[in-house]
Amino acid sequence: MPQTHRTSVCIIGAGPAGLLLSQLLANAGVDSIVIDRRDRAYIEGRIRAGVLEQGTVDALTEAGVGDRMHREGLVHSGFDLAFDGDRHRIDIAALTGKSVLVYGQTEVTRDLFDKRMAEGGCFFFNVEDVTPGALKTHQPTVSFQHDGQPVTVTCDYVAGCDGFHGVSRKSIPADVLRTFERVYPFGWLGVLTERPPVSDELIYANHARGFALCSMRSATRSRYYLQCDADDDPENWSDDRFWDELRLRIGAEAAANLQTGPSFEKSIAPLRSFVAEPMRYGNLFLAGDAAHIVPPTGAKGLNLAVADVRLLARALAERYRSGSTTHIDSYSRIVLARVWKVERFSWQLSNLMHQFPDHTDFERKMQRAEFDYLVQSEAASKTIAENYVGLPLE
Ligand code: RFL
Ligand code: PHB
Repeated sequence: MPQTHRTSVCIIGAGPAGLLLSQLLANAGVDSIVIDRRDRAYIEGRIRAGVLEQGTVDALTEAGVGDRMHREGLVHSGFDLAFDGDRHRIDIAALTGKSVLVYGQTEVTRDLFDKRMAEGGCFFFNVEDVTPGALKTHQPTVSFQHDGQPVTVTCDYVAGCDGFHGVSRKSIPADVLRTFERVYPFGWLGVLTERPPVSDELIYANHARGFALCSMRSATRSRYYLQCDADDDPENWSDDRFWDELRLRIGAEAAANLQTGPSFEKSIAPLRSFVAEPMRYGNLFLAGDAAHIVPPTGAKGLNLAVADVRLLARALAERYRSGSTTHIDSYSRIVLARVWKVERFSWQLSNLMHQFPDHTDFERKMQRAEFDYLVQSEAASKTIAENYVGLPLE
């Protein structure tokens, strides 16, 4: 006999989307069970996002997990775009009145886990063979193996927060689901190093040898990325080769400030734009990377996941408070309208900042003209700034 559990919302995936959803639901008095195929240490160790929009900071603060973030996060009021060594600062504070916060996804995840655990949140880790079922009924189920035993959770709603490779999206029938995808012909090779960053702000650089990004996690820890072949191997990149290449791409002035050290977490991420529609099927709701992927150039993936979850938590809380399904029924439509705008921004910034193998000299001239226009036009810079700090939720 399978072990059975009953809850209001079964959340598949304990990444930032699933964890925040369970916290927001708990704050609204709605119970949930969260399951993940990995364990807490593995999830917390994944080095990913670093830049939080104002709306994300607000959501984490309202959820009650903002204390350490406000103490340790670095407020950034601008960033640089560089083209063959020429730099242009996008002054996001002056252009939008807002700022972003540099605070790693590892830390966001840790803060969320700490609070959920302290409040006795219900988790199953290291689960296998996760199978959502009866999604079109009022009593959907999620079945899985845990410690070699079959477990079934029955619930009112299933939240698919299980990332791009999860099972939730795949449980929507093919004749219902539409997907839209662009795979970019390159990847990002990322490293961390225990050295102060090149500059107080991020630098996104387009160079004839390829894109480079100077980012950070703290005043003493830097994060760097280089555009590389999608099928390249991090083993091909000694630290010396990485630093030499970075120096060439970021221009002489930034290179003069580069402090290099032993690297860790050297890995290659593919770049993809992807959207699945709709984000609801019966009583299954998708949120975060389970429904959409953006290339990391705009620093949007985690922020999009948080925006989805804010709207989903509001919709579910409303349903339990008043019985109204108004926001549940509009969830997919409202979220997707914003998702596509963020996809557009991430795609456009990626097109501007990378070297594409099929580009001719004409496209290269177009990129340079766009950069020169940005330098001269406050309106063009403002367009970038308002997208970077985050579009309104609705
Ligand atoms: P996650 O974080 O992938 O979590 C999904 C969870 O689901 C679990 N899972 C399953 N559990 C049960 N059953 C299954 N069958 C399951 N399949 C999967 C997984 O173990 C995992 O724990 O998705 P979520 O929560 O939607 O969060 C999305 C973000 O992680 C992602 O969008 C960002 O990391 C993207 N991203 C960035 N986003 C930003 O907002 N700002 C940035 O600066 C930024 N930089 C980045 C990034 C992503 C990167 N990589 C590596 C893709 C930089 C990089 C290099
Ligand atoms: C990061 O610090 O990991 C980072 C920052 C900005 C991006 C992408 C990644 O656009």
